[in-house]
Amino acid sequence: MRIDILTLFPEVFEAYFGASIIGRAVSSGLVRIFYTNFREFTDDKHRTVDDKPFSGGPGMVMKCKPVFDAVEHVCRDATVEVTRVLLTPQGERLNQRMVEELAGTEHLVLLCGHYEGFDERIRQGLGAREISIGDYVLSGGESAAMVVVDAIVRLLPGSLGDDESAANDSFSDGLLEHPQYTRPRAFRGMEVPEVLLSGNHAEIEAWRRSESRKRTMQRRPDLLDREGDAGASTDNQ
Ligand code: 6GU
Repeated sequence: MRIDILTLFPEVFEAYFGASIIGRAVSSGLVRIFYTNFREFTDDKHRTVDDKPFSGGPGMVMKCKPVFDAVEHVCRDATVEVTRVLLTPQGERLNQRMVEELAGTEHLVLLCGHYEGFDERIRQGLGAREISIGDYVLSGGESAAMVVVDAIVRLLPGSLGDDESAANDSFSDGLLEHPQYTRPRAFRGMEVPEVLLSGNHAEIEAWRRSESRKRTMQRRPDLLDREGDAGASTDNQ
């Protein structure tokens, strides 16, 4: 898979994408990540990427030209379909089902916005999917791009090691994950549930499913309500 990140701050991705699961996926060639700075596609002395909104108002708006040119630049040799994603708080809210869809694409272009947002003609002309990572406002799309890339890369076949699995993740079956324990058996008076020490795999599995449902009911009843939607499913209850 190829991912292009279009940003004014390419340097912020280095540490996060160099470590752990994403770092390993990059070194092993499972995913190639390229960074392009919108500023490379300006031609004035000050390398201007933003401007005042027409008819006034606060803040600055990302200009069309550097954005269109940057997208065309990273798409120029594409031989596969390119999926364009605009990261914006006005987008469709990200969920695991969307992550699975994006993980199935071959070439993803992520555009990180800054300032008050993108000139509307960028939305109109680019044919990009607009994605938000939640109902709050970030100062830029970079941290959202990290979230999107992280969630995608861990789903790529071969990305997780043998002892890691995406199949049991929270949300993969529409439910939150069950509680987990590791040694010691007792810590500050808190004990590991007896069933997990029993070695009875059927009972352990039943306990996990039941805890998973209980936790989802308590914390995220909305996931249970939205059967068939947003990756939530109650099939296995
Ligand atoms: Cl994708 N961008 C910004 N700036 N804020 C956000 C967001 C994205 N998603 C949630 N808040």
